Order: sequence, then structure tokens, then C-alpha cells
Amino acid sequence: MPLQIETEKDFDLEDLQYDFEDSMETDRWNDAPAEIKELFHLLEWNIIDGEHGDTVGFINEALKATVTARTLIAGPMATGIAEVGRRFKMDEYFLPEVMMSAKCMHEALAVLKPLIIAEKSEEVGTVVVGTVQGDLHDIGKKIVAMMLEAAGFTVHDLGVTVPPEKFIEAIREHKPQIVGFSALLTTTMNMQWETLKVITAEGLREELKVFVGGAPISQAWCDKIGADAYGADALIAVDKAKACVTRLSNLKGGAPELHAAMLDIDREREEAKAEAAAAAGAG
Ligand code: B12
Repeated sequence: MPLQIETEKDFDLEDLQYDFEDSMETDRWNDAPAEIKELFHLLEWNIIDGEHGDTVGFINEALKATVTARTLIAGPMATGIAEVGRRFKMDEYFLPEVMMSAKCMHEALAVLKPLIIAEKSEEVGTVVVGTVQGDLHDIGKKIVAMMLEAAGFTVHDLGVTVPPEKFIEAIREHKPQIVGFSALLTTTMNMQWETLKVITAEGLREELKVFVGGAPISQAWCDKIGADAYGADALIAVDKAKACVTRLSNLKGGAPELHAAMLDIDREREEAKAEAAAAAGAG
């Protein structure tokens, strides 16, 4: 039985501004055995400190202790890189530090990817994803692509800084049901809109369910540009993608009913989270 560890909670990460000992005193990962809690905090600090030579060692140790790849990605890897983002924003970190931390994430994902892909169930559909033109961020997009593959999708990942015409080419070649645009910069999020406009101009809009995601992206942005679904994280993106190729497969891209159904999935998830939090509080 793999270890079940809570990763969905909105954790307070203030300790990550200080040091490892402070992290050990928080209640984050307290539902894990003591040695796993310690390992998770070591991994968080490994990513924050950008000590990429050691990342794979921590990852392998956790896997040996039956922690799942998903728990590692949604747990200590997510909290570690979130703190890196905070430090960058506050000018406590500059590009070289962020690049070292990104290297840790990439090394960890390289080990975890085959494990996630091995979960692949029966073929459910095809997705084309890419980070839009001008944007080099790809950690989150890679995670989304991996989770979609595990859920049974064939994923064509076009990489980073993908111009609209490359999306069009890939859509014509692979005939996906879904296309996903990632953007991490406020200066590149507009390329999601531009790419969607080209898709529409090429007469491909109705064939495709258009997903958008990335740190500056929101449901409001998704609504504004007329995309079908916003994915705040990889898990919700998978839920929405699955719904698109099963019970909603008859709806065309851009249909108001599709948009409404995507919002229902967000609502259901919020309700489930609230119920789980209430149950944990009562227990
Ligand atoms: C790592 C990083 C880098 C690395 C990227 C390495 C790589 N290969 O990806 C490097 C060092 C290269 C980098 C460069 C830059 N960066 Co940078 N970077 C980050 C950082 C710290 C983490 C991003 C990350 O990987 N997060 C972890 C992943 C798991 O999260 P995520 O990407 O959000 O993905 C999740 C969801 O958003 C969603 N999702 C993502 N994509 C998609 C797609 C679809 C279809 C769906 C459904 C869902 C979805 O699911 C994912 C998984 O749950 C962020 C901080 C932040 N808060 O995001 C800054 C950040 C994005 N960077 C920033 C900046 C400014 C830059 C630079 C311009 C800096 C510079 N002066 O040169 C350059 C830009 C270069 C370029 N042209 O792209 C700013 C952007 C600010 C803004 N408002 O635009 C941020 C927010 C930092 C900050 N707070 O100031 N960066």
C-alpha cells in the first residue's frame, strides 16, 4: 500500500522563509511517518537551496518508502518551488538561484515521469500542449502533460515558446480533442489569446476544447479570451480533460454548455475539499 499523505491542503509556508529546523516544527506533513516528514522537509529545502546534485537521492529514498510520485510532485516539490517563487518576487533570489531550483525540479521530474506514465490506463484521447511564444517556463506544463498521459491521453508536448503556427501545424497533424496553452508571464499570457484567435481564424475552433493554465492565468482570463477551461493545477486539468472526451465529447469547442460544465467541475472540487476539511476538523 502506498503511503497516503495530505497534499491538497493550503499549507502555511512561512517557515520556508527561515530554515529547516523551523520547517520541522510546523504541522506540515504531520500525517506522514516521522522519517518521511523529515525527508519531505529536506526535499523542500533541497529545491529552495538549488542543491540539484542531491535531489534524485531524496526522491529515490521517498519512493523506496512507498511515497507515490504524485505525492512528491503535489507535496514537497510544489511547496519548495512556491517558496522559490516568493523569494524571486521579493528580490531575495535572482535568476541564477531560480535556475538551480528549476534544475532540481527537472531532475526530480525525470525520475518520476516513467512512474506516472506507467499508470497509463486505456487510451482516452489526444492532447496538444505547449508554452506560448516568448515564454520559457515549462515545469508546470510538463507536470500537466505527465498527469494527462497517466490518465490515458496521448500527449504531444510542443515545448516552450511555441508560435501559433506551430500549434496549428500540430493540431492538423495530430487531430487532438484538446489543446492546452501554458503561460507564466503577464507579458506572454496575451499569446494565449493570440493563439486562440489564429485557431479560430483557421476554422479549427469548434473541433477543439481549449485549456489555459499557468501562474498568472485565472478563470476570469479564460472567460475573457473565450477559452473552454482553466486549469489551476494538473489534477483539475485532468478531471476537466477526461470530462471533455467522455460525457461532454458531443459539445463543440466554444459552446457555452461546455464552459458551464467546466465550472461545475471546479465547484464539485471545492465542495469535496470543504467536506474533507470539515471531516478532518471533526475527527
Ligand atoms: C522556475 C522559474 C523560472 C525558470 C523556468 C525554468 C523552466 N524550465 O520552467 C527560469 C529561471 C528560466 C525563469 C525565467 C524567467 N522568469 Co520565472 N519563474 C520561475 C518560478 C520561480 C517557478 C515556476 C514554476 O515552475 N512553478 C511550479 C509549477 C509546478 O507551477 P506552474 O508553472 O504554475 O504550473 C501549475 C499550474 O499553473 C498549472 N498549469 C501550468 N501550465 C498549464 C497549462 C495548462 C493547459 C493547464 C490546464 C494548466 C497549467 O498546472 C501546473 C501544475 O500544477 C516562477 C514563480 C511562480 N510563482 O510561478 C517565476 C516567474 C513565473 N518568473 C518570472 C519572471 C519575471 C521571469 C523572467 C522574465 C526573469 C528575467 N528577468 O529574465 C524570466 C522569463 C524568461 C522567459 N522568456 O520565459 C515572474 C513572472 C512575473 C510576471 N508577472 O510576469 C515569476 C512569477 C516570479 C516572480 N514572482 O516574479 N523563471
